[in-house]
Amino acid sequence: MPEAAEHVGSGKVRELFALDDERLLLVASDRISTFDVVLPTEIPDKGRVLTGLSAFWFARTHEIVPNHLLALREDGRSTECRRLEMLPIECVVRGYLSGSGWKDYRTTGTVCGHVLPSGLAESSKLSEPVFTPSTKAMTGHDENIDRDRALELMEPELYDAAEQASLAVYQFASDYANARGIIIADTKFEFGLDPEGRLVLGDEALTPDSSRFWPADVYAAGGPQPSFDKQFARDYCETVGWDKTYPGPELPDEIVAGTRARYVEAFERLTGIAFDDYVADPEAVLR
Ligand code: PZK
Repeated sequence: MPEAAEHVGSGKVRELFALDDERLLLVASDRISTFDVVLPTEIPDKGRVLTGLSAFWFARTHEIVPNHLLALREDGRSTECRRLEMLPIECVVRGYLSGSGWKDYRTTGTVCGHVLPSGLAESSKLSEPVFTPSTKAMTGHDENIDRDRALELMEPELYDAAEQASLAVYQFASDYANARGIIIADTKFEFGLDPEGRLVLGDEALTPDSSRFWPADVYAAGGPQPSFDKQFARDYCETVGWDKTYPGPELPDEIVAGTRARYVEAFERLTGIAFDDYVADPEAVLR
C-alpha cells in the first residue's frame, strides 16, 4: 500500500490513490460482487488475476490505442497509471446480446440507436459488434445512450475516436480469447485524454469484472449463459434464498476455491502464463 498517498476514489472492489500530480495507483482487492452486491467473503488472488489480465491486454493493444499503464507493482495487484481527464461516457462494445442490451432490444428492437435484425434471442451473436455507450451513474445503473445523447456531453471527433478505438480493441481481444475457448460477450472501456489531448485507454480493460466472459464450449443462444468466473458464486447465492440486497451471504470454502480456480483458469488460458509465474514476477505479462 502507498505511504502517504491520497485516496482519491473507490470502486466497488477497487481503490484509487494519487501518487503525484501526473500518476495514480489503482489497487484491485479480492472482493467479489454478485447481483451488484459486494459479498462478505473474498476470493484469494482475484485482485492479482484482474490486474495481471488487464496489464496483459494493455501490453498487447497499445499499438491500437495508447493506454494509461506505467508500471505493475511487485504485489501484482497495483497498477501505476497516468492521470487522465476521463471522458463522460462508458465505452461499451457488445458482440452478443446480453444484459441491458438484450433488455433494450426486447422492448425497442434497438440498442443505443443501433437497429438490430428481428428474431434475435438472448445471447445471440451479433453480425457485427456494436458500440453502445452509457452515462456514468454514481449510484444505480448506467443508462444506455445513443450517439446524439452522447454528443450533448462531448465533441463528435472525440466520440468517433473513442468508438473506433473501442471496436478495434474489442475485436482484437475477442478474437484472441475465442481461440482460447473464452467468449468476451461484451466489455466496458473507459478512456481519457492525456495532457496533450490524445485519447488514452484507462481503468481496467478486458477483465471479467469489466466484461462478460463465457465458456465457449457450452455457448448456446436462447437464454442466459453461465459466467466463466462467477457462476459458482452466483449459483450458490441462488440456492440460499438470498433476496439480493445488502448484505450478501458468506461463501463456503468449496465455492471460494472453485471460484478462485475459474479466475486463475481464465488468466492462464488467456495469457498462456502460469499464475504462479505471474505472482513471482508480475512483469511476465508485459513481455
Ligand atoms: C479514474 N476512475 C474510476 C477506477 C476507483 C475509481 N488514469 C486515470 N486518470 C484519471 N482518473 C481515472 C483514471 C483511471 N483509471 C478512474 N475514476 C477516475 C475508478 C478504479 C477505482 F476508485
